[in-house]
Amino acid sequence: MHQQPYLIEFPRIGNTMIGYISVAENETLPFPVERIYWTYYTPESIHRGGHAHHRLEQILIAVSGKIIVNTEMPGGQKERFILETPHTGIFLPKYCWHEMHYSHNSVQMCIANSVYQESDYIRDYDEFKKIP
Ligand code: T46
Repeated sequence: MHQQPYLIEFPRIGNTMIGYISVAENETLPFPVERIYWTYYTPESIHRGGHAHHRLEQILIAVSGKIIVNTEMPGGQKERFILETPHTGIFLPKYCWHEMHYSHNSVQMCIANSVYQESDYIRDYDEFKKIP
């Protein structure tokens, strides 16, 4: 049985007068953090992702702008998530096929449970569809 993707709400400390702080700590995340990376200046005509991972689990956050995340799990369950507040993230489990579309002003922060390893990627959709 595969874990499913889901939205995570981070604490929002502050108010409209002084602004907000959101925070993520290992104690409250679904995995210990090994890597953080971020993507930005992605043209609206581009879809990124289009892959799944054997072992990598991640949380994606739109710290600015809007990101549409389309997911598919082995077995065919498809979902669409919209990230448009800096205190909301999406947890992507392993074997979750994901494709992202970004607004022009979006900055995507990714919190990951592992360092970058190209061998962990499943970039061939036909190969993904063979996963039981
Ligand atoms: C993912 C989504 C959400 C590195 O060298 N180190 C890194 O840590 C990363 C993330 C990427 N790269 C290199 C590998 C490629 O040559 O950067 C290039 C672009 O990577 P990719 O085509 O995988 O980019 P995205 O935006 O489609 O995917 C990225 C992550 O790679 C991926 O794990 O789940 O963001």
